[in-house]
Amino acid sequence: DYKFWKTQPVPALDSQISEEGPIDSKKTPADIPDSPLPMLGDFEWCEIDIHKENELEDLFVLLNENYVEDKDSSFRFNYTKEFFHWALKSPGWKKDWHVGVRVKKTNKLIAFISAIPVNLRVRENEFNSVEINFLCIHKQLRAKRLAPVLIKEITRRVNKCDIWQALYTSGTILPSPVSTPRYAHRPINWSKLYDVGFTGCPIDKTKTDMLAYYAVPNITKTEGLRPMEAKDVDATLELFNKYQSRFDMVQLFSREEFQHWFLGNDETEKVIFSYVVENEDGEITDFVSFYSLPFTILENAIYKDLGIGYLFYYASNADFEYNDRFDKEGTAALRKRLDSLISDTVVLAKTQKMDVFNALTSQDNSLFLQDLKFGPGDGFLNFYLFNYKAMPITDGLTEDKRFDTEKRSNVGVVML
Ligand code: MYA
Ligand code: JJ1
Repeated sequence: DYKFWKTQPVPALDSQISEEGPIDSKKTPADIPDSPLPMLGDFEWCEIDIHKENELEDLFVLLNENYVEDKDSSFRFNYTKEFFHWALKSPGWKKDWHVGVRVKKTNKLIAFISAIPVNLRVRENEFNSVEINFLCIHKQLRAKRLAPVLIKEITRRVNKCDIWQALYTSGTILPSPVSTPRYAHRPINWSKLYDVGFTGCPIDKTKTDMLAYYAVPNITKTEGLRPMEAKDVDATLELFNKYQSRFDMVQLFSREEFQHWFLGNDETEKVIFSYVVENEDGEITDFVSFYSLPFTILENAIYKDLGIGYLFYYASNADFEYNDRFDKEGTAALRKRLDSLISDTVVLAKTQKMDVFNALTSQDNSLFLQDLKFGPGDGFLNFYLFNYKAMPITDGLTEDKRFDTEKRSNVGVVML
Protein backbone atom coordinates (compact mmCIF):
# COMPACT_ATOMS: atom_id res chain seq x y z
CA ASP A 1 0.00 0.00 0.00
CA TYR A 2 2.99 2.33 -0.61
CA LYS A 3 3.53 3.49 2.99
CA PHE A 4 6.54 5.54 1.88
CA TRP A 5 5.38 6.74 -1.52
CA LYS A 6 2.09 7.95 0.00
CA THR A 7 4.10 10.59 1.86
CA GLN A 8 5.90 11.85 -1.27
CA PRO A 9 4.87 14.47 -3.86
CA VAL A 10 3.81 11.98 -6.55
CA PRO A 11 0.30 11.37 -7.97
CA ALA A 12 -1.65 8.44 -6.43
CA LEU A 13 -2.05 5.41 -8.71
CA ASP A 14 -5.71 6.03 -9.61
CA SER A 15 -5.55 9.83 -9.84
CA GLN A 16 -6.77 11.84 -12.83
CA ILE A 17 -4.62 14.79 -13.85
CA SER A 18 -6.23 17.88 -15.35
CA GLU A 19 -3.50 20.48 -14.96
CA GLU A 20 0.24 19.89 -15.29
CA GLY A 21 2.86 21.25 -12.88
CA PRO A 22 4.65 20.90 -9.51
CA ILE A 23 2.84 19.12 -6.65
CA ASP A 24 4.49 20.53 -3.51
CA SER A 25 4.12 24.13 -2.39
CA LYS A 26 7.15 26.18 -3.33
CA LYS A 27 10.16 25.96 -0.99
CA THR A 28 13.67 27.45 -0.93
CA PRO A 29 17.01 25.75 -0.14
CA ALA A 30 16.97 27.57 3.24
CA ASP A 31 13.88 25.52 4.21
CA ILE A 32 15.85 22.29 3.79
CA PRO A 33 17.94 20.72 6.62
CA ASP A 34 21.71 21.23 6.35
CA SER A 35 22.79 17.81 7.54
CA PRO A 36 22.14 14.27 6.32
CA LEU A 37 19.28 12.12 7.60
CA PRO A 38 20.20 9.84 10.48
CA MET A 39 21.55 6.52 9.17
CA LEU A 40 20.54 3.21 10.76
CA GLY A 41 22.77 1.79 13.55
CA ASP A 42 25.70 -0.07 12.02
CA PHE A 43 25.89 1.98 8.79
CA GLU A 44 27.22 5.37 7.71
CA TRP A 45 26.85 7.70 4.72
CA CYS A 46 29.70 8.07 2.25
CA GLU A 47 30.33 9.63 -1.13
CA ILE A 48 31.72 7.61 -3.98
CA ASP A 49 34.61 9.30 -5.76
CA ILE A 50 34.63 7.55 -9.11
CA HIS A 51 38.09 8.97 -9.83
CA LYS A 52 39.45 6.83 -6.98
CA GLU A 53 39.97 3.33 -8.37
CA ASN A 54 39.12 1.56 -5.09
CA GLU A 55 35.83 3.48 -4.67
CA LEU A 56 34.86 2.89 -8.31
CA GLU A 57 35.62 -0.80 -7.75
CA ASP A 58 33.32 -0.85 -4.67
CA LEU A 59 30.49 0.66 -6.74
CA PHE A 60 31.10 -1.73 -9.62
CA VAL A 61 31.03 -4.78 -7.33
CA LEU A 62 27.88 -3.65 -5.47
CA LEU A 63 25.94 -3.22 -8.71
CA ASN A 64 27.46 -6.21 -10.48
CA GLU A 65 26.26 -8.46 -7.66
CA ASN A 66 23.05 -6.73 -6.52
CA TYR A 67 21.52 -4.52 -9.23
CA VAL A 68 18.51 -5.11 -11.53
CA GLU A 69 17.72 -8.61 -12.86
CA ASP A 70 15.16 -9.87 -15.37
CA LYS A 71 12.02 -11.30 -13.86
CA ASP A 72 13.31 -14.91 -13.81
CA SER A 73 16.69 -13.90 -12.34
CA SER A 74 18.54 -15.36 -15.35
CA PHE A 75 20.42 -12.15 -16.13
CA ARG A 76 21.67 -9.09 -14.23
CA PHE A 77 22.77 -5.68 -15.58
CA ASN A 78 26.56 -5.52 -15.68
CA TYR A 79 27.33 -1.79 -15.78
CA THR A 80 31.08 -1.37 -16.35
CA LYS A 81 33.47 1.05 -14.63
CA GLU A 82 33.85 2.90 -17.93
CA PHE A 83 30.05 3.27 -18.04
CA PHE A 84 30.07 5.11 -14.69
CA HIS A 85 32.67 7.56 -16.06
CA TRP A 86 30.09 8.38 -18.73
CA ALA A 87 26.76 8.11 -16.88
CA LEU A 88 27.79 9.87 -13.67
CA LYS A 89 30.15 12.57 -15.02
CA SER A 90 27.89 14.60 -17.32
CA PRO A 91 28.27 18.41 -17.17
CA GLY A 92 27.31 19.78 -13.73
CA TRP A 93 27.78 16.44 -11.94
CA LYS A 94 28.54 16.53 -8.22
CA LYS A 95 30.34 14.01 -6.03
CA ASP A 96 27.83 14.99 -3.33
CA TRP A 97 25.14 13.31 -5.50
CA HIS A 98 26.97 9.95 -5.68
CA VAL A 99 25.71 8.75 -2.35
CA GLY A 100 26.72 5.47 -0.73
CA VAL A 101 26.14 3.66 2.53
CA ARG A 102 28.93 1.62 4.19
CA VAL A 103 29.09 -0.77 7.12
CA LYS A 104 30.88 1.21 9.86
CA LYS A 105 33.04 -1.68 11.10
CA THR A 106 34.17 -3.15 7.76
CA ASN A 107 33.75 -0.19 5.39
CA LYS A 108 31.86 -2.47 2.95
CA LEU A 109 29.66 -0.56 0.49
CA ILE A 110 26.09 -1.85 0.86
CA ALA A 111 23.92 0.76 -0.86
CA PHE A 112 24.03 3.51 -3.48
CA ILE A 113 21.88 6.15 -5.20
CA SER A 114 22.84 8.87 -7.69
CA ALA A 115 21.56 12.08 -9.26
CA ILE A 116 22.77 14.05 -12.28
CA PRO A 117 21.43 17.49 -13.29
CA VAL A 118 19.30 17.72 -16.44
CA ASN A 119 16.96 20.20 -18.07
CA LEU A 120 13.62 18.68 -18.96
CA ARG A 121 10.74 19.73 -21.13
CA VAL A 122 7.35 18.20 -20.45
CA ARG A 123 4.98 19.42 -23.16
CA GLU A 124 5.38 23.24 -23.12
CA ASN A 125 7.07 23.51 -19.70
CA GLU A 126 10.85 23.53 -19.23
CA PHE A 127 12.43 23.08 -15.81
CA ASN A 128 15.67 22.19 -14.03
CA SER A 129 15.62 18.67 -12.73
CA VAL A 130 17.74 15.66 -11.88
CA GLU A 131 17.76 12.10 -13.16
CA ILE A 132 17.94 9.52 -10.38
CA ASN A 133 19.61 6.22 -11.22
CA PHE A 134 21.53 3.24 -9.80
CA LEU A 135 19.51 2.88 -6.59
CA CYS A 136 20.81 -0.36 -5.17
CA ILE A 137 20.75 -2.13 -1.80
CA HIS A 138 22.80 -5.25 -1.09
CA LYS A 139 20.68 -8.41 -1.35
CA GLN A 140 21.27 -9.30 2.32
CA LEU A 141 19.92 -5.93 3.48
CA ARG A 142 16.67 -5.80 1.56
CA ALA A 143 13.22 -5.03 2.98
CA LYS A 144 14.64 -3.03 5.89
CA ARG A 145 13.18 0.29 4.71
CA LEU A 146 16.61 1.55 3.72
CA ALA A 147 15.47 2.64 0.23
CA PRO A 148 13.22 5.43 1.57
CA VAL A 149 16.17 6.77 3.58
CA LEU A 150 18.37 6.88 0.47
CA ILE A 151 15.60 8.54 -1.55
CA LYS A 152 14.94 11.16 1.13
CA GLU A 153 18.67 11.90 1.47
CA ILE A 154 19.24 12.39 -2.27
CA THR A 155 16.09 14.57 -2.32
CA ARG A 156 17.57 16.72 0.46
CA ARG A 157 20.89 17.11 -1.35
CA VAL A 158 19.19 18.01 -4.63
CA ASN A 159 16.74 20.42 -2.94
CA LYS A 160 19.70 22.17 -1.30
CA CYS A 161 20.75 23.09 -4.86
CA ASP A 162 17.31 24.60 -5.53
CA ILE A 163 16.12 21.72 -7.72
CA TRP A 164 12.65 20.33 -6.95
CA GLN A 165 11.83 17.89 -9.75
CA ALA A 166 13.26 14.51 -10.77
CA LEU A 167 12.92 11.93 -13.55
CA TYR A 168 13.53 8.24 -12.90
CA THR A 169 12.65 4.85 -14.36
CA SER A 170 12.00 1.48 -12.80
CA GLY A 171 10.89 -1.98 -13.82
CA THR A 172 8.56 -2.00 -10.82
CA ILE A 173 5.24 -0.18 -10.49
CA LEU A 174 5.18 2.79 -8.15
CA PRO A 175 2.83 5.80 -7.92
CA SER A 176 2.53 6.76 -10.80
CA PRO A 177 4.05 6.04 -14.23
CA VAL A 178 3.69 8.82 -16.85
CA SER A 179 4.52 6.26 -19.54
CA THR A 180 5.40 2.55 -19.73
CA PRO A 181 7.16 1.54 -22.94
CA ARG A 182 8.15 -2.06 -23.56
CA TYR A 183 11.58 -3.49 -24.32
CA ALA A 184 12.18 -4.82 -27.83
CA HIS A 185 15.05 -7.13 -28.80
CA ARG A 186 16.74 -7.71 -32.16
CA PRO A 187 18.81 -10.93 -32.01
CA ILE A 188 22.29 -10.67 -33.55
CA ASN A 189 24.00 -13.83 -32.27
CA TRP A 190 20.87 -15.98 -32.16
CA SER A 191 22.53 -19.28 -31.20
CA LYS A 192 24.20 -17.79 -28.11
CA LEU A 193 20.92 -16.09 -27.11
CA TYR A 194 19.23 -19.47 -27.43
CA ASP A 195 21.94 -21.34 -25.50
CA VAL A 196 21.72 -18.95 -22.53
CA GLY A 197 17.90 -18.84 -22.44
CA PHE A 198 17.52 -15.26 -23.65
CA THR A 199 15.21 -16.50 -26.39
CA GLY A 200 13.38 -19.70 -27.25
CA CYS A 201 12.85 -21.39 -30.62
CA PRO A 202 9.32 -21.50 -32.08
CA ILE A 203 8.15 -25.16 -32.30
CA ASP A 204 7.59 -24.99 -36.05
CA LYS A 205 11.13 -23.70 -36.74
CA THR A 206 14.62 -25.23 -36.74
CA LYS A 207 17.77 -23.57 -35.43
CA THR A 208 18.95 -23.25 -39.03
CA ASP A 209 15.73 -21.38 -39.90
CA MET A 210 16.31 -18.99 -37.01
CA LEU A 211 19.95 -18.32 -37.91
CA ALA A 212 18.97 -17.52 -41.49
CA TYR A 213 16.06 -15.33 -40.38
CA TYR A 214 18.18 -13.24 -37.99
CA ALA A 215 21.35 -13.06 -40.15
CA VAL A 216 22.96 -9.59 -39.95
CA PRO A 217 25.34 -8.31 -42.67
CA ASN A 218 28.90 -7.32 -41.76
CA ILE A 219 28.95 -3.98 -43.57
CA THR A 220 26.63 -0.98 -43.52
CA LYS A 221 24.84 0.22 -46.65
CA THR A 222 24.00 3.89 -45.98
CA GLU A 223 26.07 6.23 -48.13
CA GLY A 224 27.88 8.81 -45.97
CA LEU A 225 27.45 6.97 -42.63
CA ARG A 226 30.51 7.56 -40.42
CA PRO A 227 31.45 7.99 -36.74
CA MET A 228 30.45 11.36 -35.29
CA GLU A 229 33.36 13.71 -34.54
CA ALA A 230 33.82 16.92 -32.53
CA LYS A 231 33.45 19.02 -35.71
CA ASP A 232 29.91 17.61 -36.20
CA VAL A 233 28.53 18.73 -32.84
CA ASP A 234 26.87 22.01 -33.91
CA ALA A 235 25.18 20.68 -37.04
CA THR A 236 24.11 17.46 -35.32
CA LEU A 237 22.72 19.28 -32.28
CA GLU A 238 20.65 21.51 -34.57
CA LEU A 239 19.22 18.50 -36.42
CA PHE A 240 18.63 16.73 -33.11
CA ASN A 241 16.80 19.68 -31.48
CA LYS A 242 14.47 19.96 -34.45
CA TYR A 243 13.80 16.23 -34.40
CA GLN A 244 13.17 16.17 -30.64
CA SER A 245 10.79 19.14 -30.73
CA ARG A 246 7.73 16.98 -31.48
CA PHE A 247 7.99 14.81 -28.33
CA ASP A 248 6.10 15.53 -25.09
CA MET A 249 8.93 14.64 -22.72
CA VAL A 250 12.56 15.35 -23.60
CA GLN A 251 15.90 16.11 -22.02
CA LEU A 252 17.27 19.42 -23.36
CA PHE A 253 20.98 19.34 -24.17
CA SER A 254 23.43 22.24 -24.00
CA ARG A 255 26.29 22.03 -26.49
CA GLU A 256 28.55 20.79 -23.71
CA GLU A 257 26.05 18.13 -22.65
CA PHE A 258 25.56 16.99 -26.24
CA GLN A 259 29.32 16.62 -26.62
CA HIS A 260 29.53 14.60 -23.40
CA TRP A 261 26.60 12.29 -24.07
CA PHE A 262 27.53 11.49 -27.66
CA LEU A 263 31.30 11.74 -27.84
CA GLY A 264 32.04 10.60 -24.28
CA ASN A 265 35.54 10.99 -22.86
CA ASP A 266 38.85 9.09 -22.84
CA GLU A 267 37.43 6.45 -20.51
CA THR A 268 34.26 5.71 -22.49
CA GLU A 269 35.51 4.52 -25.88
CA LYS A 270 33.66 1.20 -25.72
CA VAL A 271 30.56 2.61 -23.99
CA ILE A 272 28.94 5.13 -26.34
CA PHE A 273 28.88 4.92 -30.14
CA SER A 274 27.61 7.82 -32.26
CA TYR A 275 27.31 8.05 -36.03
CA VAL A 276 26.16 10.66 -38.52
CA VAL A 277 25.13 10.56 -42.15
CA GLU A 278 26.78 13.32 -44.18
CA ASN A 279 25.41 13.97 -47.68
CA GLU A 280 27.31 15.16 -50.76
CA ASP A 281 26.71 18.80 -49.77
CA GLY A 282 28.38 18.20 -46.41
CA GLU A 283 25.07 18.40 -44.50
CA ILE A 284 24.26 16.10 -41.58
CA THR A 285 20.96 14.44 -42.52
CA ASP A 286 20.81 11.70 -39.88
CA PHE A 287 22.33 10.86 -36.52
CA VAL A 288 22.19 7.69 -34.41
CA SER A 289 23.78 6.50 -31.17
CA PHE A 290 23.82 3.37 -29.03
CA TYR A 291 25.50 2.33 -25.81
CA SER A 292 26.94 -0.88 -24.48
CA LEU A 293 25.38 -2.38 -21.35
CA PRO A 294 26.08 -6.11 -20.98
CA PHE A 295 24.09 -8.63 -18.97
CA THR A 296 25.85 -11.01 -16.60
CA ILE A 297 24.49 -14.48 -17.33
CA LEU A 298 23.59 -16.08 -14.02
CA GLU A 299 24.34 -19.78 -13.73
CA ASN A 300 25.58 -20.77 -17.18
CA ALA A 301 28.52 -23.15 -17.47
CA ILE A 302 29.81 -21.80 -20.79
CA TYR A 303 28.89 -18.14 -21.15
CA LYS A 304 29.39 -15.54 -18.41
CA ASP A 305 28.31 -12.39 -20.19
CA LEU A 306 25.93 -11.23 -22.93
CA GLY A 307 26.90 -8.27 -25.13
CA ILE A 308 23.98 -5.85 -25.45
CA GLY A 309 23.68 -2.65 -27.46
CA TYR A 310 20.91 -0.22 -26.53
CA LEU A 311 19.52 2.26 -29.00
CA PHE A 312 20.09 5.73 -27.52
CA TYR A 313 19.18 9.00 -29.28
CA TYR A 314 18.83 9.50 -33.03
CA ALA A 315 17.49 12.09 -35.44
CA SER A 316 16.66 12.37 -39.11
CA ASN A 317 15.53 15.16 -41.42
CA ALA A 318 13.43 12.68 -43.46
CA ASP A 319 10.10 14.22 -42.42
CA PHE A 320 11.15 17.87 -42.07
CA GLU A 321 9.93 18.90 -45.51
CA TYR A 322 6.36 17.87 -44.72
CA ASN A 323 4.07 20.57 -43.34
CA ASP A 324 2.79 18.15 -40.76
CA ARG A 325 5.55 15.75 -39.72
CA PHE A 326 2.83 13.45 -38.40
CA ASP A 327 0.81 13.13 -41.60
CA LYS A 328 0.82 9.98 -43.71
CA GLU A 329 3.59 11.07 -46.09
CA GLY A 330 5.84 12.45 -43.35
CA THR A 331 5.50 9.27 -41.33
CA ALA A 332 6.13 7.06 -44.38
CA ALA A 333 9.27 9.03 -45.31
CA LEU A 334 10.59 8.77 -41.76
CA ARG A 335 9.81 5.04 -41.54
CA LYS A 336 11.76 4.41 -44.73
CA ARG A 337 14.78 6.38 -43.51
CA LEU A 338 14.76 4.82 -40.04
CA ASP A 339 14.46 1.31 -41.46
CA SER A 340 17.77 1.76 -43.25
CA LEU A 341 19.49 3.86 -40.54
CA ILE A 342 18.63 1.48 -37.70
CA SER A 343 19.33 -1.68 -39.72
CA ASP A 344 22.83 -0.27 -40.24
CA THR A 345 23.01 0.48 -36.52
CA VAL A 346 22.39 -3.23 -35.83
CA VAL A 347 25.30 -3.98 -38.20
CA LEU A 348 27.50 -1.57 -36.21
CA ALA A 349 26.45 -3.27 -32.95
CA LYS A 350 27.42 -6.61 -34.47
CA THR A 351 30.82 -5.14 -35.34
CA GLN A 352 31.18 -4.33 -31.61
CA LYS A 353 30.57 -8.02 -30.79
CA MET A 354 27.13 -7.37 -29.32
CA ASP A 355 24.82 -10.41 -29.16
CA VAL A 356 21.51 -8.53 -29.18
CA PHE A 357 20.31 -5.00 -29.91
CA ASN A 358 17.68 -3.51 -27.60
CA ALA A 359 15.27 -0.62 -27.99
CA LEU A 360 12.09 0.56 -26.25
CA THR A 361 8.71 1.36 -27.78
CA SER A 362 9.51 5.05 -27.08
CA GLN A 363 10.60 7.78 -29.56
CA ASP A 364 9.72 6.82 -33.17
CA ASN A 365 10.88 3.24 -32.63
CA SER A 366 7.54 1.56 -33.36
CA LEU A 367 7.95 2.68 -36.99
CA PHE A 368 10.84 0.24 -37.53
CA LEU A 369 10.68 -2.44 -34.79
CA GLN A 370 8.53 -4.87 -36.79
CA ASP A 371 10.32 -4.30 -40.11
CA LEU A 372 13.74 -4.86 -38.52
CA LYS A 373 12.79 -8.10 -36.72
CA PHE A 374 12.75 -6.83 -33.17
CA GLY A 375 10.63 -9.03 -30.93
CA PRO A 376 8.76 -8.02 -27.74
CA GLY A 377 10.67 -8.47 -24.47
CA ASP A 378 9.24 -9.64 -21.17
CA GLY A 379 10.30 -6.34 -19.58
CA PHE A 380 8.59 -2.95 -19.42
CA LEU A 381 10.13 0.31 -18.27
CA ASN A 382 8.05 2.71 -16.17
CA PHE A 383 8.90 6.43 -16.37
CA TYR A 384 8.27 8.62 -13.30
CA LEU A 385 8.37 12.30 -12.47
CA PHE A 386 8.94 13.44 -8.87
CA ASN A 387 7.01 16.51 -7.67
CA TYR A 388 5.44 17.06 -11.10
CA LYS A 389 2.03 15.94 -12.25
CA ALA A 390 1.68 15.32 -15.95
CA MET A 391 -0.93 13.77 -18.20
CA PRO A 392 0.00 10.33 -19.52
CA ILE A 393 2.53 10.33 -22.35
CA THR A 394 1.83 7.97 -25.27
CA ASP A 395 4.10 5.01 -26.01
CA GLY A 396 4.26 2.95 -29.21
CA LEU A 397 2.15 0.03 -27.95
CA THR A 398 -1.31 -1.22 -28.83
CA GLU A 399 -3.96 -1.78 -26.13
CA ASP A 400 -2.76 -5.38 -25.76
CA LYS A 401 0.92 -4.31 -25.50
CA ARG A 402 2.08 -5.31 -28.99
CA PHE A 403 4.19 -2.99 -31.18
CA ASP A 404 1.86 -0.52 -32.86
CA THR A 405 3.51 0.13 -36.22
CA GLU A 406 1.33 3.21 -36.78
CA LYS A 407 1.69 4.84 -33.37
CA ARG A 408 4.65 7.13 -32.75
CA SER A 409 5.45 7.48 -29.07
CA ASN A 410 5.56 10.92 -27.45
CA VAL A 411 8.34 9.86 -25.06
CA GLY A 412 11.53 11.50 -26.34
CA VAL A 413 13.81 10.87 -23.36
CA VAL A 414 16.10 7.85 -22.92
CA MET A 415 17.50 6.79 -19.54
CA LEU A 416 20.51 4.59 -18.96
S1 MYA B 1 15.38 1.90 -10.49
C1 MYA B 1 16.45 0.56 -10.10
C2 MYA B 1 16.24 0.12 -8.70
N1 MYA B 1 17.18 -0.88 -8.30
C3 MYA B 1 16.97 -2.20 -8.36
O1 MYA B 1 15.91 -2.64 -8.73
C4 MYA B 1 18.13 -3.07 -7.96
C5 MYA B 1 17.73 -4.29 -7.19
N2 MYA B 1 16.89 -3.93 -6.05
C6 MYA B 1 17.33 -3.26 -4.95
O2 MYA B 1 18.49 -2.89 -4.82
C7 MYA B 1 16.28 -2.98 -3.88
O3 MYA B 1 15.22 -3.88 -4.02
C8 MYA B 1 15.75 -1.52 -3.94
C9 MYA B 1 14.64 -1.34 -2.90
C10 MYA B 1 16.88 -0.54 -3.60
C11 MYA B 1 15.16 -1.18 -5.28
N3 MYA B 1 12.25 3.01 -6.87
O4 MYA B 1 14.42 -0.55 1.50
P1 MYA B 1 13.10 -1.17 1.23
C12 MYA B 1 10.11 1.34 -2.54
C13 MYA B 1 11.63 3.70 -5.91
O5 MYA B 1 12.51 -1.95 2.35
P2 MYA B 1 14.34 -2.85 -0.77
C14 MYA B 1 16.28 3.33 -10.02
O6 MYA B 1 17.45 3.27 -9.76
C15 MYA B 1 9.01 0.37 -2.22
O7 MYA B 1 7.87 0.62 -3.04
N4 MYA B 1 11.11 3.12 -4.81
O8 MYA B 1 13.10 -2.06 -0.11
C16 MYA B 1 15.51 4.61 -9.90
C17 MYA B 1 8.78 0.64 -0.75
O9 MYA B 1 8.04 1.85 -0.60
P3 MYA B 1 6.45 1.75 -0.27
C18 MYA B 1 11.25 1.80 -4.69
O10 MYA B 1 13.78 -3.84 -1.68
C19 MYA B 1 15.22 4.88 -8.44
C20 MYA B 1 10.19 0.93 -0.25
O11 MYA B 1 10.97 1.29 -1.41
C21 MYA B 1 11.89 1.03 -5.66
O12 MYA B 1 15.29 -3.31 0.27
C22 MYA B 1 14.31 6.03 -8.20
C23 MYA B 1 10.78 -0.31 0.38
O13 MYA B 1 12.08 -0.01 0.80
C24 MYA B 1 12.39 1.69 -6.79
N5 MYA B 1 12.99 1.04 -7.78
O14 MYA B 1 15.08 -1.72 -1.64
C25 MYA B 1 14.09 6.33 -6.73
N6 MYA B 1 11.87 -0.26 -5.26
O15 MYA B 1 6.34 1.24 1.13
C26 MYA B 1 13.09 7.43 -6.48
C27 MYA B 1 11.23 -0.28 -4.09
O16 MYA B 1 5.93 3.15 -0.43
C28 MYA B 1 13.67 8.79 -6.75
N7 MYA B 1 10.84 0.95 -3.73
O17 MYA B 1 5.88 0.79 -1.28
C29 MYA B 1 12.70 9.89 -6.39
C30 MYA B 1 13.24 11.28 -6.69
C31 MYA B 1 14.28 11.71 -5.67
C32 MYA B 1 14.98 13.03 -6.02
C33 MYA B 1 14.05 14.20 -5.94
C34 MYA B 1 14.80 15.54 -6.22
C35 MYA B 1 13.86 16.64 -6.32
O1 JJ1 C 1 16.05 -8.59 -21.41
C1 JJ1 C 1 14.89 -8.79 -21.08
N1 JJ1 C 1 14.23 -9.88 -21.41
C2 JJ1 C 1 14.77 -10.86 -22.35
C3 JJ1 C 1 15.27 -12.09 -21.63
C4 JJ1 C 1 14.17 -12.84 -20.96
C5 JJ1 C 1 14.68 -14.02 -20.23
C6 JJ1 C 1 13.61 -14.61 -19.40
N2 JJ1 C 1 13.13 -13.72 -18.40
C7 JJ1 C 1 13.68 -11.18 -23.36
N3 JJ1 C 1 14.03 -11.97 -24.37
C8 JJ1 C 1 13.15 -12.25 -25.47
C9 JJ1 C 1 13.92 -12.20 -26.76
C10 JJ1 C 1 13.11 -11.96 -28.03
C11 JJ1 C 1 11.77 -12.62 -28.05
C12 JJ1 C 1 11.05 -12.38 -29.34
C13 JJ1 C 1 11.88 -12.70 -30.54
C14 JJ1 C 1 13.21 -12.02 -30.51
C15 JJ1 C 1 13.95 -12.31 -29.22
O2 JJ1 C 1 12.58 -10.69 -23.26
C16 JJ1 C 1 14.14 -7.74 -20.27
C17 JJ1 C 1 13.50 -6.71 -21.15
O3 JJ1 C 1 12.64 -7.30 -22.03
N4 JJ1 C 1 15.04 -7.06 -19.37
C18 JJ1 C 1 14.86 -7.07 -18.05
O4 JJ1 C 1 13.95 -7.67 -17.52
C19 JJ1 C 1 15.83 -6.25 -17.26
C20 JJ1 C 1 15.12 -5.30 -16.35
C21 JJ1 C 1 14.16 -4.37 -17.03
C22 JJ1 C 1 13.67 -3.29 -16.11
C23 JJ1 C 1 14.67 -2.18 -16.07
C24 JJ1 C 1 14.71 -1.30 -14.88
C25 JJ1 C 1 15.80 -0.30 -15.05
C26 JJ1 C 1 15.99 0.64 -13.91
C27 JJ1 C 1 16.90 1.76 -14.30
O5 JJ1 C 1 16.66 2.93 -13.59
